[in-house]
Amino acid sequence: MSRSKLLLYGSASSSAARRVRAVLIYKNIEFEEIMIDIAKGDAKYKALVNPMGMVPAVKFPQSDSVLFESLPIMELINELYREKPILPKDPYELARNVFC
Ligand SMILES: N[C@@H](CCC(=O)N[C@@H](CS)C(=O)NCC(=O)O)C(=O)O
Repeated sequence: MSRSKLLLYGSASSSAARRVRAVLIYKNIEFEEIMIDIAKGDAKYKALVNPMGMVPAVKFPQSDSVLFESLPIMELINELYREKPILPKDPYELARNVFC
């Protein structure tokens, strides 16, 4: 089912979700966030979104598939939404700025 906004599955305590959220806010991308209780575990989230139960996970408006792992999520966001790139073009500056 297609949607108009990017959907972020996050958690208040998740640093990995926080950095995806930060990129979305920096790039002024409209998104909806569903908070997952990772401490308690969320059986519905595990069954329907991420069998590992971890956040972040993202559904993009352009696709029905779900993507896990904050690094590839941020890279794809950067590719799909070209305004305000999060990484420098210069390879030396890029090497100094890559996420880890
Ligand atoms: N390498 C993953 C790490 C994701 C991760 O560790 N998420 C934690 C919160 S920061 C989590 O969901 N923990 C719940 C669990 O392990 O069940 C990423 O960068 O997205």
